[in-house]
Amino acid sequence: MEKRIIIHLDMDAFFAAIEERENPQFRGKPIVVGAEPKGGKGRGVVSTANYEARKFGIHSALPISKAYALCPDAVYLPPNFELYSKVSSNIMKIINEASALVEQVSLDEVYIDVSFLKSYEEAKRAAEQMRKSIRDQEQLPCSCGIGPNKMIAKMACEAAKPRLDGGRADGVKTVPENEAEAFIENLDIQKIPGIGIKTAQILRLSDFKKVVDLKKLSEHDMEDLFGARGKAMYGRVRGRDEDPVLAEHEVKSIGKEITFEQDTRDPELLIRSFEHLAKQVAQEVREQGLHFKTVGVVCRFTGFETHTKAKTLSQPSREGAVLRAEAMKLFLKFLLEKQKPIRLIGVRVQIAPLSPV
Ligand code: TTP
Ligand code: MG
Repeated sequence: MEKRIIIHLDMDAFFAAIEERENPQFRGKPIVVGAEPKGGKGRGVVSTANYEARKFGIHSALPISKAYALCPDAVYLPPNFELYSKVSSNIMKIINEASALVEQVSLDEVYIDVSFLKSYEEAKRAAEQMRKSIRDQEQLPCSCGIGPNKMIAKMACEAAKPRLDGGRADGVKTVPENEAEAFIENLDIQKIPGIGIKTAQILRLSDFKKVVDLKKLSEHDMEDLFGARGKAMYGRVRGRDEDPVLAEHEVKSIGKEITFEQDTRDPELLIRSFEHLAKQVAQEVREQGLHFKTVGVVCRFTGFETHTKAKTLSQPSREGAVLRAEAMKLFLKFLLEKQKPIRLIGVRVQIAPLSPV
């Protein structure tokens, strides 16, 4: 496998940070988002707590009654999922501009494959840039871990998180390949993906507590323990992980459309508008430093009858002339095939994965 560089980005105290942003009067106070505490009698659990509340020992999944016992004076708020998912999609838009290979794991957590940046220094710059954009545009903090694979990047991100003892957190932590094995040795075995709570309990009974303890096991032992996953687990406890960053199924695309004031067959107007659209799309592709692999055209005729045509290129391109020529061929086919007046035309390209920034 070629050398990879992966960034793991995770928002800090996500739900609570959004509430703090929306309610400045609570800033600096302990905030707990979750079930209603009902004076300590509430059922249900904590969704998350801000770092002020964490100092009292409050954390995600803690029964809300326990949270109340630990800190009755905290600000208790019910979750507003609609708002959180809107904020999440704003953040994902920012991140998707950094790389075309982004795997969203939850509302507030992603893996980003930035292997094309070639160096850890450049990856760090990209991570800082994303943190800045998220801070500027959404007024929210996040942390990033950078490593040679997803597992190390995630562990590095945890090390980059704000510290409860008030110590300065860097926000971005890089663990390069040659430091990965040593970096994880002292972590709890449950930090290894594939070791869940049950497996960890059993392993602890045999005195396997830290990752380094698992290195006593041979590859054969690992296969006995984990079956088909044994070989992968043998690598993981040594800092190696081949799990790929799986981009979302939804392919990223860039497109523009135009709706005419009146349905038309005026060739001059149609061609001029079409050229304009192709130019706009090409410009956006260029500005984002992307490559496209498929060019598509949409045509809506009188009566809302809508058709699309697309062409996949033999290799990705970033040339405006290629975009224009391919799109125009498709558009001319529409004009020849159907004689009806046209209501809307559009040009759309699909971005090739791993487009450099
Ligand atoms: P996390 O990223 O695990 O936690 P966090 O963002 O609150 O804090 P940090 O990453 O700085 O440690 O989860 C993201 C959000 O998901 C969290 O804000 C609330 C929600 N969540 C729950 O509702 N229940 C849970 O048990 C967990 C872990 C998270
Ligand atoms: Mg988080």
